[in-house]
Amino acid sequence: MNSSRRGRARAVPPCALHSPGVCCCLWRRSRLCLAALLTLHALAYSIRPAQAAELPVSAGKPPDGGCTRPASGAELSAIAELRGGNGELHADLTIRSASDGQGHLRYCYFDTEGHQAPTLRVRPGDIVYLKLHNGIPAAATHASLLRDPCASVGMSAADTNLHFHGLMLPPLCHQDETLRTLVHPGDPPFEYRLHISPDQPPGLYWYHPHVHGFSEEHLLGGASGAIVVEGIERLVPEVAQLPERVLIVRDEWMPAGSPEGPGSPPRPSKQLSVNYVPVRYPAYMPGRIEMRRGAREFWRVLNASADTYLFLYVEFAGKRQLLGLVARDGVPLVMGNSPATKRVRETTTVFMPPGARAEFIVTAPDATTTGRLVTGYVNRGADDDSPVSRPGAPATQLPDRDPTRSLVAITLSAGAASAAPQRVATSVIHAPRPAPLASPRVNRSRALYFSEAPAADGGTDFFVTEDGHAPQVFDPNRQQADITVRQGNVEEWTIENRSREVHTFHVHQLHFLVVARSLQRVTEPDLLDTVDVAAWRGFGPYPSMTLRMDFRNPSIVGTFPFHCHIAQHLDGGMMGTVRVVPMAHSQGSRTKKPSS
Ligand SMILES: [Cu+2]
Repeated sequence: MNSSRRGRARAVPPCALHSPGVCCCLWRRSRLCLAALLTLHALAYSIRPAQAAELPVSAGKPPDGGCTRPASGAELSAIAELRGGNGELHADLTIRSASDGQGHLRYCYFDTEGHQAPTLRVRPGDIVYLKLHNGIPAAATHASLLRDPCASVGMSAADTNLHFHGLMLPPLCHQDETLRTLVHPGDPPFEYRLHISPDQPPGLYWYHPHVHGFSEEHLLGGASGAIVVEGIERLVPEVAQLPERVLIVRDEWMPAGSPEGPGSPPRPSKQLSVNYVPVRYPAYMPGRIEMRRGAREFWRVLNASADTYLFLYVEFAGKRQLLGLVARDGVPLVMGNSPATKRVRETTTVFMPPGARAEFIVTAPDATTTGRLVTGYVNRGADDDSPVSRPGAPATQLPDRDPTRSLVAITLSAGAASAAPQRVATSVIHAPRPAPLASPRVNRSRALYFSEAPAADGGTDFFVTEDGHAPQVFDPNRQQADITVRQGNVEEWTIENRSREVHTFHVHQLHFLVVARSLQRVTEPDLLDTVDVAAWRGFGPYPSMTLRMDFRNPSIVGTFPFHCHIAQHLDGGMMGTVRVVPMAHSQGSRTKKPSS
């Protein structure tokens, strides 16, 4: 879909913001306005010791008071890490914003030592005490808005909160509640207290703000970081002694005035960066890493993009390599539901919608050569490759496009990377076993659909609707939940796409199992928290994904959102809420009572 037809966040109070230019863009979704803004970048990357010093672990960079980020072509440096001890992790994060000098804002998390977007490393069973301070400048009038951070209405780009994407946390304030929790600029530090479930699958998760109407702005500004739940080597011994890299792919605004000229590669709708090292159009100069010849490494990749799909592969000497896929969306494959599941699945490509994670083993050849991590072209639907993308087309009319780009250049050496620290299994971690979803009793089936419609202001309204109800853009002030579910149940939701571009279904608090694609039953063992729903072609049946949704975890009681994880669409209204009521208090499918 053309980026000029962006959705509206109608329920968000217009322009009570710290940045009128940004407010204009967010409120009207005007590409002309958006084109007046811009982007930038920062640091990080990791080959890390599995047994590093206790809290906090520094990456060795001096504190930096600003949101400075590395240059194109830079070597990916280590992401700072925060790890606890004795079952606790204490962390302090401050989010700040800063202009990149070209009209866009960066949003940057800092720990107490000034490192940006540190990785939180936790163990199943840990308690995390995370203090979040909002250091974003605000307009003077903003400070007088509601002060209860657990019961906020009216959101702005200067507000913040945190979503812990993929973790099995209750949807409660001070935990993983995102519908009412807001930390305003200048508020006292807001404390999150997270009990990492003993049954949390060990793998890669992430944190990011979830302020409705401003998700895209915040994510494109770089507000995201990784969470690693330790212990994957207990389930996948193949990775136990491998050097590990955490790679975070983010996207950014395209700069104004970068037209697609003759001979230029296809212009993407967003720039990408890896650990904040930018890969800028049109040169696409990638960041750099070094591997030891013949080495095997464990790569943990997060697609923290607002809007960009990834289709990853690794090449050496121009040839795609076999990757050993170990986990998706934080869940090791071995914890899936098929008896045929292997610990490691060989593949040459990894498809990742926004919000997805993939963890895989990369093997470097013995010969002297070079390699690269690439994201290949992704077809996003009918408007992809629209005629308006022809050379010379104004930047205001560019379609959503994810063309092929190198992300990281890999240099092989005889010895440099051989000093990389090795992973060591952590003996105190038990191996969690989630309740299997392959053959439980299904209590209820529902049909939902993604759709779009022209908005009165010339933008686009985005909807996700339970079949039989009228499409409505998400209203953050509405109290009534869209769907009510009883805790203890397993449901199957068929998510249909009635629009001509892709959407990415994501639900908070739980993982799901894909049981049918376009109503054809499939056996797919992977537990996911984000999944792509293909674009409708304009004729024939609507594509769909049928997902087995597990509401059996007692800590899931409460109200939480499901939405498209393409942040443009989320901000434009493509979100709904599900209320999970305790087993003894079921209200039926659509409650009339206010949600909590
Ligand atoms: Cu979408």
